[in-house]
Amino acid sequence: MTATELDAGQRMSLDELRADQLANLKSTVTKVYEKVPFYRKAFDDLGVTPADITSLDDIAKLPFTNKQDLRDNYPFGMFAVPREDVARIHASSGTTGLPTVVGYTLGDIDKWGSLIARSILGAGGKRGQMMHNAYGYGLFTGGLGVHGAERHGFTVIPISGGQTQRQVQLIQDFKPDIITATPTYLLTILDEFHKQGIDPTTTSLQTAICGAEPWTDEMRKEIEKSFNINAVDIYGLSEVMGPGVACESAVTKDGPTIWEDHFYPEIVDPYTGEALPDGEEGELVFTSLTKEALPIIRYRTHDLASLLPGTANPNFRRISRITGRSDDLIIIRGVNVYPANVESVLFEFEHLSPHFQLVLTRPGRMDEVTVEVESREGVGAVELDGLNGLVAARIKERLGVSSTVSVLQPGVLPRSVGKLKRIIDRREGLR
Ligand code: DLL
Repeated sequence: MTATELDAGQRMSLDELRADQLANLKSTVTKVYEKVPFYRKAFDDLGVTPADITSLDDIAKLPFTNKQDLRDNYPFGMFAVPREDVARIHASSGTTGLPTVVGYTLGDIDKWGSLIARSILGAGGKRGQMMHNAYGYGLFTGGLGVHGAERHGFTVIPISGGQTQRQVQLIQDFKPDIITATPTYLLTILDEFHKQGIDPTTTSLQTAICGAEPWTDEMRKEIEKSFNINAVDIYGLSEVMGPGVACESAVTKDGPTIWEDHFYPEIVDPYTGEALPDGEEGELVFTSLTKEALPIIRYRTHDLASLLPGTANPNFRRISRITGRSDDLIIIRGVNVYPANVESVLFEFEHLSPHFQLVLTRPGRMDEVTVEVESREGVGAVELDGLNGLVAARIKERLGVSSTVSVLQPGVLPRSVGKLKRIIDRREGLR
């Protein structure tokens, strides 16, 4: 990326950035204290007022916000502007309970589009290019969020997720430069290329911008090699904005850069809520600095990562790759395991595909985990002989957990059209 492509926010010096963050933090805090009864009460309960925020470190005095707080104020109780000023609503589907509702003013949508453009440019995209957007459209923030690129010189194809045969056809016919999709859905599209007998390395695609679910560097390499493209990691969450809270640079590929001029990050101990220093792993927490409709204070993401120093954008810190969500953690006889840890081990076996799921059962008193993984296309019985045991032994060696491994034929596991569910919980009474 050339220097001329950096926007005003990216060109600030570190001193300017810190001053800008503090000014925006103060105005955000004042706004929520005045406009959002939930925050007024939460601040009062802690005995803190907006006047107590005189430095960025004072953020630690502020209350946290949890998903449950949004649910308790369902649907619009967290909005800081009159309902008529809200131009768009999104919501998380929420597997249990009420969905989490978020809202945007036109100004918010505008800023969101700018951050998507900043993300795409950093990811190696260029204005004028065509983007095949396979994130789901609808209440999910992925599709319509990334769509904001259309106002910044990109041609957006709003294909959404699903209809995978058509995805392949349109990639062939329209010849887009960029594809945006969850990494697991991109693998589903990859399968479809093979099914149709088309070599995926021959497409017009140059850049994949993947996120919305955890994925590993091994998965990145698989995607890059299979399509002969660059793949970068985009991070975001609805409560804080949606896609584009952070995005990786194609030059450094070393974890998503947080757009710190809009979102102030912290890492806290997931159990005590104590702030942790940069570099230590814990739970990511974000405070929005410029949101109008739904400003959010110290939102507990449940995403586990660490904050790293800036590289491609020296003043903005990066997130290490997200190892998992605290609620995706499975504990097998006291050992903590995330699906991404298993993914890394499976990639060590050339005959195994990236398609896997973890099935939890409780046959007696103890939880057991079965790793169901598909072999790659064209792998024969000879290569598969004894593989179950070998993989289980490697998982035990690397992760310290005993598992049953079941290597399956290609194509039998469910495929993703968006975020893939990696953990299938069949424990009686615990579902
Ligand atoms: O998934 C927003 C998004 C859409 C991000 C498209 C990137 C691309 P939610 O549905 O609210 O929003 O889910 C947010 O998804 O807390 C993480 O657990 C997970 N997540 C998002 N991006 C990444 C990523 C969108 N790059 C939740 N790596 C977050 C790992 C991610 N997990």
